Amino acid sequence: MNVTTGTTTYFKNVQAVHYEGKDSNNPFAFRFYCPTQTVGNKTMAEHLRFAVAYWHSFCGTGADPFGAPTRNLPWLQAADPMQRAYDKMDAAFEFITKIGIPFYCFHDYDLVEEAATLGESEDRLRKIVAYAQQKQQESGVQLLWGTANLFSHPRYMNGAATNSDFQVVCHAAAQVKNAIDATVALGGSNYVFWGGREGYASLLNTNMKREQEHLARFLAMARDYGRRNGFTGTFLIEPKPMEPSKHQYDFDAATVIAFLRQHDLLSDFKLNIEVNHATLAHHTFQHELQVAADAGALGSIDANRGDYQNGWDTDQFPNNVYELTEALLVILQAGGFTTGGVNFDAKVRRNSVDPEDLFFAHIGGMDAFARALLAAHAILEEGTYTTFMRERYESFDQGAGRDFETGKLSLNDLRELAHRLGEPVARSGRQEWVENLLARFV
Ligand code: XLS
Ligand code: NI
Ligand code: NI
Repeated sequence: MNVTTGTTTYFKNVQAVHYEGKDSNNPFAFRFYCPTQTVGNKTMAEHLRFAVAYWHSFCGTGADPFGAPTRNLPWLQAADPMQRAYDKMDAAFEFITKIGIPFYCFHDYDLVEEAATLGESEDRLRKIVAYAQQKQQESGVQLLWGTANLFSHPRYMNGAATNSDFQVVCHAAAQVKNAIDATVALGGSNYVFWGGREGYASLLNTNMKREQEHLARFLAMARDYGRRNGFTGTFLIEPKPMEPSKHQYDFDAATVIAFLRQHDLLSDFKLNIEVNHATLAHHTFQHELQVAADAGALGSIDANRGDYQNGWDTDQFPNNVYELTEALLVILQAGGFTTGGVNFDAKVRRNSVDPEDLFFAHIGGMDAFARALLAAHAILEEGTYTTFMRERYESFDQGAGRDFETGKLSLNDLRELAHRLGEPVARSGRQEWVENLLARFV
């Protein structure tokens, strides 16, 4: 089958997107995101390391459980699946280059559709990865992370690495091996595991302990394979409490960190924290980031937002600068990203059917992050906030408080101090004051 590549322009009405400053009314310009602007010791581009998600932006058709596709994607029209994959990649790199995002992320079968046999799927993957190598080289766009889709195919209905059938586990392993190979070939900085079907619906048919041990074994095998075959980046686990499984094993950051620690995987694995997954777990995004950061395991983020009324993963583009500022405060204080970045795991709404809508969505998200970065950096520079935080805990900085922290006191010593010092004076937590302080910078 002959294929043609690089001949079609898919986003004809949009040229390269540039920074024009906050007074610009050009909807195809950045008003805050200026990639070369220095914020502290890094440029905005280096701080944020934006990535486009292949699945939402180039595979998502707008189909939902109640209706047919609404986005009529011109790159998915060819009859031959390989031709469709090449067209999709041309469209992806045209978009990524025009918007000026430095990274992208994919699942194996986002790049090319899965074939009827594993052998044929591997053959398709090899071809499209070779083309991706060429496109990356021409454009300078890099791979933030690769992953394997272990949730869409019906064989994974009972899980992938945690399936009750060993044959399915083998199939999942084949996919992960191939996806790690692709990630290495494309110089990916991270490799992600999101356990969409790694969980269960009923305990009546589930041996949870055995399934979780299988997951740990599987992750260790993937780690060993990757390390032996040239993967020097970070392995990431992306927590999510539910959807599609009723109970997902990677419920939230604390659960995943305990699991990694129990199975001695914390030195190779970090976390990829997604905003809408945090809120599904009844946490804030900031909370999940802080839990990961405190364990030295903050790797990367999937940027999006949920809906305040709907209780599912709506994956909308981020736009709340105040909330993002709180998140950036955690990220900056943790030292920022190293191999990770900000992946827009977000989709345009079902009725956003024009090619331009993809630009508006990403421009809005990038500008929101840029504003939050500027605000968070300014707050930390100005110093009132950090002084406030330090003073709140200053009773532990010397004397008996210090002795308590360093393990020099017993429970009885504390009782004696309680007698000697008397009733403590109430000290305000100053939440509203500190919220107002933040608002000054947003
Ligand atoms: C789904 C997840 C998924 C991962 C990659 O909710 O966010 O998109 O990021 O498998
Ligand atoms: Ni995600
Ligand atoms: Ni998600």
